[in-house]
Amino acid sequence: MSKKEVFSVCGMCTVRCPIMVDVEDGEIRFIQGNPHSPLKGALCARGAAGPALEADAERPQYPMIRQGARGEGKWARVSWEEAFDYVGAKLQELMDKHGPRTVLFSDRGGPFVDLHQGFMRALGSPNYCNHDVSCARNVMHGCRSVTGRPRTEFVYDYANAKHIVLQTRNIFEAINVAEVNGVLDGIDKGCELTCIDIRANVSASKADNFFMIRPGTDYAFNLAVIHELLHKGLYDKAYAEMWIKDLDRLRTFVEPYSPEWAAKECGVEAKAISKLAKDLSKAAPHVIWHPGWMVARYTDSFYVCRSAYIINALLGSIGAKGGLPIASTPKDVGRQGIKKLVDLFPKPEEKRADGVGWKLTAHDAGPGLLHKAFEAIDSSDPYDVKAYIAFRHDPLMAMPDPDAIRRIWDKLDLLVSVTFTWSDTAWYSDVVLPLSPYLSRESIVAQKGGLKPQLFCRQRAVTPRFETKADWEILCGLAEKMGIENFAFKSIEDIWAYQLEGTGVTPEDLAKKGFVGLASEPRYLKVDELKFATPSGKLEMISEKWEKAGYESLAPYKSPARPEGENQFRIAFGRVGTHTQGHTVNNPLLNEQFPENVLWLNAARAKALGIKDGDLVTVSSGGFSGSLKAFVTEFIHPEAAFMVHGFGHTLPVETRAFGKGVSDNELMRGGLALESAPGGGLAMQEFFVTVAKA
Ligand SMILES: Nc1nc2c(c(=O)[nH]1)N[C@H]1C(S)=C(S)[C@@H](COP(=O)(O)OP(=O)(O)OC[C@H]3O[C@@H](n4cnc5c(=O)[nH]c(N)nc54)[C@H](O)[C@@H]3O)O[C@H]1N2
Ligand SMILES: Nc1nc2c(c(=O)[nH]1)N[C@H]1C(S)=C(S)[C@@H](COP(=O)(O)OP(=O)(O)OC[C@H]3O[C@@H](n4cnc5c(=O)[nH]c(N)nc54)[C@H](O)[C@@H]3O)O[C@H]1N2
Ligand code: SF4
Ligand SMILES: [Mo]
Repeated sequence: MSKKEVFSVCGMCTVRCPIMVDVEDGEIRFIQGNPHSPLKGALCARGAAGPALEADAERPQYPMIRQGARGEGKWARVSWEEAFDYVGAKLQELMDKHGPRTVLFSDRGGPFVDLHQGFMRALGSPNYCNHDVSCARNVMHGCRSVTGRPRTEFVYDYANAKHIVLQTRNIFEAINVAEVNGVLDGIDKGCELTCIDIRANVSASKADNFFMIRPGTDYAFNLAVIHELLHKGLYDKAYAEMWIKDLDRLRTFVEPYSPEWAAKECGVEAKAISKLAKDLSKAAPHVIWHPGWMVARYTDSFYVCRSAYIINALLGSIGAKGGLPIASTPKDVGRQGIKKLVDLFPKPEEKRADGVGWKLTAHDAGPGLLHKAFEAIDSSDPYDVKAYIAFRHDPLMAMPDPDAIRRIWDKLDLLVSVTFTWSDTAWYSDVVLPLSPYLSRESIVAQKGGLKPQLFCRQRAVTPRFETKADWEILCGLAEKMGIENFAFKSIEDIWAYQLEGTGVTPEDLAKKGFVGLASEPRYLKVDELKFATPSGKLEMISEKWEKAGYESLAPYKSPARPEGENQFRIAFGRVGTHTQGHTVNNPLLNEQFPENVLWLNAARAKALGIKDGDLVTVSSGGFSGSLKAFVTEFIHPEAAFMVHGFGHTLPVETRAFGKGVSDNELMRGGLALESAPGGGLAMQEFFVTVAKA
């Protein structure tokens, strides 16, 4: 009998917690959080369901090439050799005809994307995108517009915080295990928790203060808090003097936005807003006003996020211990970071298809804006985009209006999906390249900044059950077929050797505990040591970069529309602890825990429609209609109808998920064109649905 412990990284969601896998005779016996991890090793229910994914035969098992029409589900099973030949030749043909820029690639972001970006550089295309227009782009750009830095260069120091505000952030259900533990540690030490949401979620049930606000009015709430901080002198004056630019303009701008005004707009008490501002100033700078994570919701979401960073700035918490300290890089702690795969190739000079970097000068060109790249496929403006690789990404479920996306994709000459489960996108593709799930694939080395920066990597715990391959095997295999020698790595060890050169860390070091910490103590900067990357070097209340790009820094508040009539509601969505987006709904264990989504409706409004808890209801918008059960509760704002995202699967190959619940994305016709323009995030909660008893 052979037994081993493999230190690796969970992949059931984007958080990627450190794990330890007990393997016996080549089989997974047990998974737990990595006990060596300073993040306090632990696993959520989804992470624990990893072996069920590995065992599940209802996933793509071998490479497939489409036979019938797109989406018809007729596939030819091919060998990897044939799949690489097919995709490689097709890519080459299209690149010869239209130039390398004709290839678009999108993924789900995260710590391992250097491999994907390297592959795109190897092809010579500038069109790498990630999923973030449907997730955190507004937070990212909100952060950049105030601090000049990406949001990921700030740590949420929950364990040392004295007051945490969760706004559009359901930390106990939309899980990041280390964050959950951090908040619990903070609470143990007396930290106050405030929750601002449209419904009482699990986080609200643990909060000291809960504001159930009218959907889409968060910006009004935040403006009133800023008003209080400035007009009552509750802000950190010394910090402001040192770091905040254009405070006077902010003060004048928020003058009309009093708590009394916001109270009416948001449906909360003015006194409670004032008290919150006072409490925060007492706890400052050990305060985290969470700027949100999934904020692709409203046309003003960029300003909601931006105002959250402004509140943090006024409280002096940006850069502070127990607030949002600046993450250290390996270099900051005197170590050398890993070498990047993208640096194997020159940056393409070609402009991006999505317009970022030339038409849109404020937005980050790194991951671009995927919905704008889709527009380019549709219009051939600025040029033809004819090939698209969706890599570990399911835009048909992750973006609004799947029918519109299909129509756009029909203009592609090649659509490839790389995935470990079936997805609507894979089903509509020309070629499906099956990825090994994370327990049976290894990754490139990743570098994580933080209070203590570290290197980590995924190890292969078990051999793949079917004919699936690791990310690097797929992309390097394709590169080899296309004659791109520089990217045709033959083994993961070769990649690791390249990445780790000069770091003083070996693959053996990484395998020992799954990660290598690069600092022994957390590194906090003193207030006068902070550095911001704005043009002025300060926290900019008026953002030079965004103003130059044609956007207001301080946009006047516009009241969101109210639903009209007795049966209309604003659609709202979010996560549940037991599922990740759309791709775990067919997982045998998780499906058992939470088989279908339900529609949260406010009790008084449901009563008016004759709907009782548990009744089947239809929910309709823009010609789409679906039915699911009603969950009738006092604890949701009357204007909202909420559902957990990721349901309503229609693929016959996913028997457990098939036909259960409703997909929120279907209720967003025309949604590809609705965004929070200065942030680039989609505005997926700007839709009204009608609800009726089925
Ligand atoms: N209407 C609406 N739209 C949304 C959301 C919403 O709440 N409502 N949520 C948005 C959010 S926050 C996000 S981040 C996006 C997510 O959008 P996606 O990233 O597209 O969603 P997933 O279902 O997590 O994963 C996509 C695919 O990646 C494959 N995959 C391959 N390898 C891995 C791996 O190692 N790990 C994981 N997890 N998957 C892998 C899975 O098989 C799956 O088919 O969707 C967004 N879209
Ligand atoms: N279990 C689980 N955990 C996950 C994921 C997962 O799929 N499953 N995905 C990961 C990913 S990719 C992401 S982005 C994060 C997302 O993390 P979060 O953004 O925290 O998660 P959500 O559930 O989308 O939304 C948070 C809350 O916003 C509320 N909300 C909706 N509209 C409004 C509004 O107008 N105002 C206010 N104030 N609140 C509103 C919802 O009711 C919900 O409770 O979770 C991560 N963790
Ligand atoms: S939060 Fe859960 S599913 Fe996501 S990586 Fe961590 S353990 Fe895995
Ligand atoms: Mo996300």
